[in-house]
Amino acid sequence: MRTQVGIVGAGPAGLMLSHLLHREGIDSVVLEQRSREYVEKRVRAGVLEQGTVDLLAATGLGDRLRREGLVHHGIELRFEGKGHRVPLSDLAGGRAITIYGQQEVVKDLINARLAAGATLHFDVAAVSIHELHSAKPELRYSLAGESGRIECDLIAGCDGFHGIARNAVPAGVLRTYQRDYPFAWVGVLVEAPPSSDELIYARHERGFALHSMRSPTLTRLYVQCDQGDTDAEWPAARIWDELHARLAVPGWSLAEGSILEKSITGLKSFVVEPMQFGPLFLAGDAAHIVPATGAKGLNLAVADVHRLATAIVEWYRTGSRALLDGYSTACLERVWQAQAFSSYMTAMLHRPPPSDDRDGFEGRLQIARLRAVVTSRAAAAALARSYVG
Ligand code: RFL
Ligand code: PHB
Repeated sequence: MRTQVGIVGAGPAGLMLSHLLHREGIDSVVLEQRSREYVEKRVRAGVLEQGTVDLLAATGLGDRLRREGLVHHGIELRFEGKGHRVPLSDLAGGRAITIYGQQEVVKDLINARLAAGATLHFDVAAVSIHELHSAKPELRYSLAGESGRIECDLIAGCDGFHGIARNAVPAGVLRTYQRDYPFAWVGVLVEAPPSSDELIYARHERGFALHSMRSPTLTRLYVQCDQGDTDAEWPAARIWDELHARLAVPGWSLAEGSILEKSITGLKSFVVEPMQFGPLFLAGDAAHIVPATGAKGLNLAVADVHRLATAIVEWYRTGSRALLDGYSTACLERVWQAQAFSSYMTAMLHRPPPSDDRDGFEGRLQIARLRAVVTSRAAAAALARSYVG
């Protein structure tokens, strides 16, 4: 089999790339190891930056997003028992964020690709990348017991942090930068109307908590837990106790409901440089991970493939490799900005392990930083501009 661009992974990055290329008449094949049902149900991100929303709308994916997406013009920061609104849109030139689940973006993309007759292979096993030193790189895989080969012009590794694409690059080429954080998040999707119209980020002596949502009837909540905590250590009663305590402000209460989904996610910062080797281009979580406190991961994935699609189109149209060669440098500029913002938000809101902050110095710094945001327009504007993207 032959295609122009072979894509590994049907997450937001791989599907969006395939969609953008198709609109420019470029053919691709997407190989995904999970089932369609699995990728459409995976609960993850929820915050879309204005630029992500604009791109989805400009490429024919705006209908359901406009109907069901919740446009937010502010967020709330809670600390020391008080809430403070950060008016994002006022501070960031009218830009807003939209709450729309990642799995809804994925469903819309899969529907659009299949309607256009795309080749998306789900449930594929043993995907491997070959011939990276030649002009005809190759994807090999197995599907329902049969092995397959696809000869490509270019390959896009959009297979997430645990994928195989990054490891197909010869040893010594890539440099990696990494930070692990000594805490994680327990996330729950709850059948209950959100208890506030906006997202609430809370810094509390017991740890971070986040109130988010997916729809007028679904609340999405997170609490900081220790790195390595297991599901069994976080029964529903404990999650609710912590959420009530950490989000508490006078005159406000959190609506409970049945927990539809629960998962624990570690927080990590990771970047590989460069995001390219020969005809292989890495995009999204395959190349970088940001801690979720900044709500940037999905948006970075979409920004990467937007750039990559533009570069591929130029290469086919004019034969010039200029944009392809500049892909990694251009993406990494944005990636490091997002890394800086996500690490700032994470440090400002999470309780360090007591052994890392014996005298409470970090805690005092957090309060000082939060006060700066809620008392200085310049500090709030910096946060708002980074948050909306
Ligand atoms: P994905 O979504 O991981 O997709 C990669 C796909 O590749 C497949 N795959 C393979 N396929 C074939 N062969 C192999 N060998 C393969 N190995 C893997 C996988 O099955 C998968 O389908 O990566 P992508 O496309 O780069 O998208 C990145 C985003 O998913 C991620 O950055 C965000 O979810 C991060 N994130 C958030 N980002 C935001 O912008 N805003 C948020 O509010 C936000 N909240 C979050 C988040 C991530 C979270 N978790 C669970 C990590 C909240 C959480 C809790
Ligand atoms: C979410 O709604 O899942 C969400 C919102 C904000 C974040 C992370 C996750 O920073």
